[in-house]
Amino acid sequence: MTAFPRVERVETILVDLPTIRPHVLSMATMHRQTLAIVRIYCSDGVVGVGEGTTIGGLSYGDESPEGIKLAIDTYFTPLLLGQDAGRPAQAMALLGRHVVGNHFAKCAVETALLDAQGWRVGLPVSELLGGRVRDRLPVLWTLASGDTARDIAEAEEMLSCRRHNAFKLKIGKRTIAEDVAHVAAIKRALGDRASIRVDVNQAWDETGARRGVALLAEAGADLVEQPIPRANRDGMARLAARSAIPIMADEALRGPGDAYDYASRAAADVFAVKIEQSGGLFAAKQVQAIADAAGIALYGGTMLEAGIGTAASAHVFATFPGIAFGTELFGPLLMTEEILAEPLSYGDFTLAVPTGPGLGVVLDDDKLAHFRRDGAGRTGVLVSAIEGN
Ligand code: MUC
Ligand code: MG
Repeated sequence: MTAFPRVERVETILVDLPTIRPHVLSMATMHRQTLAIVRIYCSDGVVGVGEGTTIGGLSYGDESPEGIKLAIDTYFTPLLLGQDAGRPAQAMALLGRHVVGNHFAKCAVETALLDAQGWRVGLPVSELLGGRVRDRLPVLWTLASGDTARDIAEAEEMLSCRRHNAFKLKIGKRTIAEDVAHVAAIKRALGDRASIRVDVNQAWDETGARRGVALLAEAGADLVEQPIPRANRDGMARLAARSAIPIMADEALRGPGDAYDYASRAAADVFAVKIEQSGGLFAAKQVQAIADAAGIALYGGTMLEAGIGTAASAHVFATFPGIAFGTELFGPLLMTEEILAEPLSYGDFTLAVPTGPGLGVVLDDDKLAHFRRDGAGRTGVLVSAIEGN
């Protein structure tokens, strides 16, 4: 007789979803998003769900959706089978001993294990992580159509339906002068009705960033995210020391080790915490703890995950004592298709953190069957997640 619930089967599915419009970043233009959905079937009949999602194939980080699936199928699953599903931390420690890196894949598996555990004990994931301190999270929207007038119209629409009143502008693809003019035009149009932040996604060098950040501050931007490459840690520190507006680290933070190093060097004023980049939900909590200890402000980041990854992130961010810069958990709204049976609830510029057991969300099996890459009628159509610059 089994004394504890065991991991019986691990399933990974690639799902391709179109975006509502092209999403233009400095390193890629997205036309669709690919999710690696993980389901962990346990011997007590409980099934947990997780999501591994990145941006633009391999152009953002060093894991692709296809790579996440391969890592889980080939290397994680043999380790997980037969393990005690009631001890997610123990299963993750086992993976940690045998698998280097692969943060996104680890996050997807940890999410599924915690979802299953939540269903098993009847508690939301946020409660398994220590308990939430808030039920709703502020959510911004990214303006990244590639066209200033279209971005302004989009922002006006979001303001008028009270969905978002903070906007992140993706820059770094054009010249600094063009980017600053774009930001200034949007800030002029929206005025005090909205907070404007920018994300350069590492596209500038340090001298350019020194000039760009000063001009952005004059244009009315409230924050600059990852202006220079993640490896230039001292450069980030110099920019943070000189800048009139906060400098935020994003790509820099691949887990608690980077967070500790960035904090030690005073290399950022704000940390964008992402569960996948951090290496999982517990690792994201460690990044938060390091930021809190160092007096660094927090922001809840996204890899533009769909409903599963977004719900998992929301559970984590709901436990943060403070989250001064809000979140960007709008991923599901960027896709034309909802993969949850019941969509996440957005309103009044916030996202409601689900209250049910586990992640508090359920997959729509019909949608999954239709949009899975290996689904009926979709074979041979290997869609490209990105188009080059
Ligand atoms: C990033 O770099 O922050 C988050 C929002 C968005 O539009 O892109 C992402 C990635
Ligand atoms: Mg970013």
